[in-house]
Amino acid sequence: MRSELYIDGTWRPSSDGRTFDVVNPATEEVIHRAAAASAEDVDIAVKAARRAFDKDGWPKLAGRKRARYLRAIADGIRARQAEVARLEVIDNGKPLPEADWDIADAAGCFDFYAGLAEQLDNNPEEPIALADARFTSKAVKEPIGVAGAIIPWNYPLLMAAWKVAPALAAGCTVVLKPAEVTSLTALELAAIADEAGLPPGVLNIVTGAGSVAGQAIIDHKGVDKLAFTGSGPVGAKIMAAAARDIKRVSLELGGKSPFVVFDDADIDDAVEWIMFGIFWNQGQVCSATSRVLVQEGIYERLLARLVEETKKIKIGDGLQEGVLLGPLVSRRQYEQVLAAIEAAKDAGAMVACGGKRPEGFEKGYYLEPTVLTNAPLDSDAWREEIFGPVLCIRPFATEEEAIELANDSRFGLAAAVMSKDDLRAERVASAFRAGIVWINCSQPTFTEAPWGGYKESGLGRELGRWGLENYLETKQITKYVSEDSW
Ligand code: TXE
Repeated sequence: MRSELYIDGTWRPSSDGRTFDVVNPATEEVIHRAAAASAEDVDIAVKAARRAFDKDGWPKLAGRKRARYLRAIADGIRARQAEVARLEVIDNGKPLPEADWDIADAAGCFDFYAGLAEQLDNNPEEPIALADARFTSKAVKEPIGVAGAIIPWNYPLLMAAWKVAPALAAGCTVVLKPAEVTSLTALELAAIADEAGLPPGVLNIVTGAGSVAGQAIIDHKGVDKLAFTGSGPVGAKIMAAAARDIKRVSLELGGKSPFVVFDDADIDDAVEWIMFGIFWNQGQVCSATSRVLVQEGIYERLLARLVEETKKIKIGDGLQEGVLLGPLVSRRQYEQVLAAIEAAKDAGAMVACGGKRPEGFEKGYYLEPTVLTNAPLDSDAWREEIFGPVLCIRPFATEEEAIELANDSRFGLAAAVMSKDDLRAERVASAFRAGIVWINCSQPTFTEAPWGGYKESGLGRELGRWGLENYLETKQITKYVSEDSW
């Protein structure tokens, strides 16, 4: 396990020698100590990234050459997949098969953006047809500069990949800060990039507190672009910091995503997708479909099946075979989710199953998967992100009512609909005010497709070609070619 900061191609302790504890959420044991970067460390990292961008030529390198580094990083991740997945489990708590999936996805993300980096060579400029024949014009894409990336703890390596891969593909250099509760795999990424021969300064990884290292990144004048995934309040701070220097900014924030199930849907299929939509990763998923709306004709039957299946979920240490639900990531998150369940009950919601610590667990931030009914429409349980294995379910009568309830939220990250009537499903999909819409499923995520939210769920899109655009500027070059007809 790495414990130092990775800055300018070297490993170093923090300038003031501070460290912080890395805790395994399944056992509550301190398993490691990582360096807590100071503002001074961030300054050194940003200066290294600036030099790599301004002087050392990373942005000028042909896309196909940058692609070689990205593919080498992808190969490096795959070569150490089992080890990195295990680190993710002891740091984050998720079940090993989920971690394995994430690590493979992270490698795939580097491969995908390697392909887009190569395409930048083939299509570097776009001619523009001007009405005035005395001029010719073209648009070219250029990297923005130094990207400051701040990521959360729910998909530690994958979130790093979603930011680092497109940034490097575009020709940006990066200073990345992982969440303080999950630093381990980001440091492995640094080691893998180092082994891949990535030039010094192109990728810098600083671990530490949001209020210190994170704040230093967003305030730094040498950073041109901020890319953030995390909570709404911190997202607002980041946007405000970006506004001061007109930094480019992309934000992926929370959600309270609806899942609408019509009464022609197969109940068993619906139950499976509902559970996948909220219990995967202990519900710590920004796009989790945590508000389930079921048409009244099948509501009671579906609820009974959902409760029956939810009670069967095997809870335990993510390293144990067959475990489907691990501990929440931290004591703080565990306490917040328990408090949200208590507040829901106080507001009138009923616990159909779960709602408490499972029996027989003395240590670890474990919580039973929870189904809440009767959450009032104006309660926090229905309206605010809980970010745990907790779903609210309620019946609806008509399509219009379902759409209105689904869209009645300040968030707009994702939404799902299930119906055998294709036309109806398409109609509802188009009525949802959300950036990601699933029909007859919930949560499948593809590196090729745009990811991001409407309303307070964020700004900009990650993944696919949209993810690359996040790190590119557009330059107009216009040439005066003739004095005719002045
Ligand atoms: O997030 P924070 P937290 C939501 C979810 C969760 C809640 C709180 O509802 O319960 O947020 O989680 C860094 N300047 N999501 O407190 O604080 C921080 O170090 C710069 C949804 O863990 O937003 C970490 O790296 N950076 C989300 C990152 O921001 C700062 C995933 C996210 O932490 C900073 C996670 C500052 N002043 C939580 N303060 C999603 N959209 O998937 C903190 N950070």
